[in-house]
Amino acid sequence: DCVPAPVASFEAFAPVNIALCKYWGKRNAALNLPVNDSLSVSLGNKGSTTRVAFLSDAQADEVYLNGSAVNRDSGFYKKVVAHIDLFRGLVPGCLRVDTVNDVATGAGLASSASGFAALTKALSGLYGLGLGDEQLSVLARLGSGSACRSVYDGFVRWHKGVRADGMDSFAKPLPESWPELRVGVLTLTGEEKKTGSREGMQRTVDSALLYGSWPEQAERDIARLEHAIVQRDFTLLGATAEQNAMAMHATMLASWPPLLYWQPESVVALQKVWQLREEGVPVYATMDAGPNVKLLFEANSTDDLAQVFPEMDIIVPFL
Ligand code: 2P0
Repeated sequence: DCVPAPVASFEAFAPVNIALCKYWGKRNAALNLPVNDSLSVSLGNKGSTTRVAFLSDAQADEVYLNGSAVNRDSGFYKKVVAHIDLFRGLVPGCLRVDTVNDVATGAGLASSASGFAALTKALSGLYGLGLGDEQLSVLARLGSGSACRSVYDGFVRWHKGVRADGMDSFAKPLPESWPELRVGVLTLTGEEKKTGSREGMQRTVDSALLYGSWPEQAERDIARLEHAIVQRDFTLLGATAEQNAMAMHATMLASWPPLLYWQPESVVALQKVWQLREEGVPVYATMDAGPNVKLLFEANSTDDLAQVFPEMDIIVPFL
């Protein structure tokens, strides 16, 4: 009599997030438990919308991405099915999963974070679980670490936790908002990366002596970011985020074999950012496990930046 009453289908949305203090390195790979806390901002209405529905008479789950069926041999399909399996014991049977990402694939914004957060919310709804945000965040984390932050809007901190079972490793939202904050996405190359972030962070942990300094860097930067957010200090926010990203990439470069996600176009963009700062434009850069550069600025710098980066996609995190 404790079996929840399932509904026929359920749809949920979750935003993409961009880390201002990065998640890089795991203490437990199977459970996606991180070495360090991270802090992100969710990107408003940019993200994933996922609908899940029970299938009758099906032998396998059906997964659709942006309207196209996903191949059952693909890693993506297997990760989605493994995530459904976390819930399936409640009500046996196969599902159809439809995900639509409204961020262009290859834009350098991780769709796995919004995708697994939206899938987790949708599954909780489908199985009638009514899970709280922290439980949703734990479950989303099992799909992809950074997905635990995409459960929320706004500024979000993922607390690494200390428990071996990971039940205290989840994200919580910060109460502050920042309506003037903007994220500019520079899509420099749509090239498929050779090393995924899962493999890349493992290589860094296993081989980079420099990684030894990373937990301390992250701890310092999170404290600075939280202070910057409370004080609305954009210079401190931007400078901390940029230095954190550069430090993360330094640990990658210190790995063996070396790991460099940057392309020549990335360096050109970073140098333009540094030149603009010298000219007095308050703009900072961050980069993730790919070649694209994301800019952090405030609304009143939009015109200056649009002149230098006409191809920039401007995102408003706080709608
Ligand atoms: C981040 N990244 O904090 C960092 C910065 C990439 C660079 O979170 O293995 O796809 O699924 O836990 O979450 C990308 O890592 O890795 C990521 P898994 P995930 O945004």
